[in-house]
Amino acid sequence: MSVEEGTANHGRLLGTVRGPQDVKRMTAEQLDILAAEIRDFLIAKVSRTGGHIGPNLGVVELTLAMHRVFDSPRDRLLFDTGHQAYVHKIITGRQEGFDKLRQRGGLSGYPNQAESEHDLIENSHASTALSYADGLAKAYALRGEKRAVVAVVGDGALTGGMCWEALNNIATAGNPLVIVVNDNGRSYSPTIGGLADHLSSLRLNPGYEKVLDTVKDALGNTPFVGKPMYEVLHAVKKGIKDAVAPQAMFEDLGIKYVGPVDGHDVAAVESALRAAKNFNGPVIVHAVTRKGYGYRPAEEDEADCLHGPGGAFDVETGQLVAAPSVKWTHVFADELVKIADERPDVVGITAAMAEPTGIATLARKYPERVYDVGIAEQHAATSAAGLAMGGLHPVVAVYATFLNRAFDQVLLDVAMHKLPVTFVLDRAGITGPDGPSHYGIWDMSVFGVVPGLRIAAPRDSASLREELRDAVAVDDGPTILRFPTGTVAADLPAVRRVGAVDVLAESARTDVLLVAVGSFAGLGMEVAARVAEQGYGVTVVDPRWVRPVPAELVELAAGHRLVVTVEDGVRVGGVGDALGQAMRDADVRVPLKDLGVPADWHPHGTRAQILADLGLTAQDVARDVTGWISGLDAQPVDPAADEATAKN
Ligand SMILES: Cc1ncc(C[n+]2csc(CCOP(=O)(O)OP(=O)(O)O)c2C)c(N)n1
Repeated sequence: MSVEEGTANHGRLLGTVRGPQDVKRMTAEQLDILAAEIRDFLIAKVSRTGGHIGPNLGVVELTLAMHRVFDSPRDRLLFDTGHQAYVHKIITGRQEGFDKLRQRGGLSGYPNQAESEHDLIENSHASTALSYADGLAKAYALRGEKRAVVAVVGDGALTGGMCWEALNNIATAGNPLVIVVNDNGRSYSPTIGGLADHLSSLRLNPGYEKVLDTVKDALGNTPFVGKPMYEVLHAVKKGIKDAVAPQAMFEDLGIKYVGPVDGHDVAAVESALRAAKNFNGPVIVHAVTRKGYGYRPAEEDEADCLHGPGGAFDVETGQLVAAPSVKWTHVFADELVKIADERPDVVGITAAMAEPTGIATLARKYPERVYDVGIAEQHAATSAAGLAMGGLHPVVAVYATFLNRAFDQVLLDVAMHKLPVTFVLDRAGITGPDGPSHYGIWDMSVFGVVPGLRIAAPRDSASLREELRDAVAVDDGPTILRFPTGTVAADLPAVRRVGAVDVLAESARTDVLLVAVGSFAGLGMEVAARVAEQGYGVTVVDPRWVRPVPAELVELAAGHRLVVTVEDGVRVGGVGDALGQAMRDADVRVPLKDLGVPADWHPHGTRAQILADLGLTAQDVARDVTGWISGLDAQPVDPAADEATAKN
């Protein structure tokens, strides 16, 4: 039941919710109305700001039930990945914040400790909640604190290896802990295949057939994973119907299993959670939900159930309001297909992000040459090593922030074996609204230490295509190609090439060598123009390949009075740092200033806002450069001679 939108009473109940206690007091009928109001609220707000609408619409009832059964913040509610915590935010007194969701100074798109005592895990990387839960439950057991620990984890996140490492430990420890599997079937799920046959009243629930039908409908539309997932579910159903004990994976581990329960039935979820709460050991509650539930454009969105529109969208259609533009991702996807047309050994790997990384374009043309490994970046890297050992050239497309996870795999499994694997890092640099854990600012530092690994940072569409081709042509070690989020920069042709380095601008005077990394090339040009107005000559170069440091870059540095690097990554161990080291090694004693992102946690906002905060705008950099070079002018050219003059 719901109160019709636009009527005087609509939103009335939601307006009374200031904290979890208000939800606890409600009747079943009120909860139905509240769920509808929350959905309307979410759609209205998120359609203006962008954000994770699909996942949140799917957990409305689940979250209400959790807050009714448990006492947050005393009991700990953990959200894996955290993108599905909007309803939790609404219930815990943060409704007002939704007007500025993911915007500067506004609500974070993930749980955030500074926002609320009800939030704990800020990490937006998947598959961690069960490990946090394991640790929390152990801590409370040791300290003698009676607090429940509840972790919500999606079937997608459950494909991440950490979850299975955690389950192994949770089972051994045996501490009370509730794992709510939010199974919306939107990605391949190994969970279901091993589900234990734990007898529960819910399993005999007559609504169960309906749950499975709902899921079947949803899964039928899911590319890649829909079929196998449904088949496994179906096998579970058969197992239950035949009263045959299925492979009792969870039970074998020692974790009780309750479900499947209709995740859109508050009473059913509540009753499963109460049973789990009273069990006094680790329990899995398997809730079947539908992503985007109650909002047709999300339910019917085949690509991703409106997983997370990046900006405002039209409520009627679910389509983004902003005019479409050519993104870095599109250029990569397009060129990759062209390369794959010519090179049958080129294959693609995605860690559950085929569409957002553009690998889906390759999959549409060559489905047998693309592997979706689930949210398993570590496995992706080592599996790519295997593919390369087997004679293929894998292109692993992930967001820059997520490859951090696979450092050891890239280092030892790929690089030490000198295997030709290309990692394409989308969303590199400061990304913006998703906040600190989503920034792709570590890759050049972290992977810069890997022997034999080459890193390219294209500046525009043409260089992206060229460097991707260069990367897949490398056959004796790994390559990384990294580019930022958003609309691809306009092509910026080089005036000449020195070795592998592109010279983008030069003047008669060689005062400053400005090394503009990747998409900062445009900023470099603007800086050069501004500094030229002050009478100084700036040579702007794009190194193209930033690791290893090109020898030509060091030679160019030697021919200038000041070197300035600008990069969209952390300064520690960044391109500037590496160039400085190479210059010292070569005895090039030209002063170097390295501009980049301080190694810190930078809050969410737009990319432009954050770059401005960091002084990474053309205006700021030009002012800095002018100050530094004029400072050099002010210094005595020969300190000894100057000293002598002073004495006379
Ligand atoms: C390590 C890591 N890789 C990739 C992602 C990107 N990502 C965010 S949500 C998501 C899908 C999660 O699916 P699921 O856990 O089932 O939650 P749902 O959105 O379906 O509710 C992915 C791949 C991530 N957050 N972390």
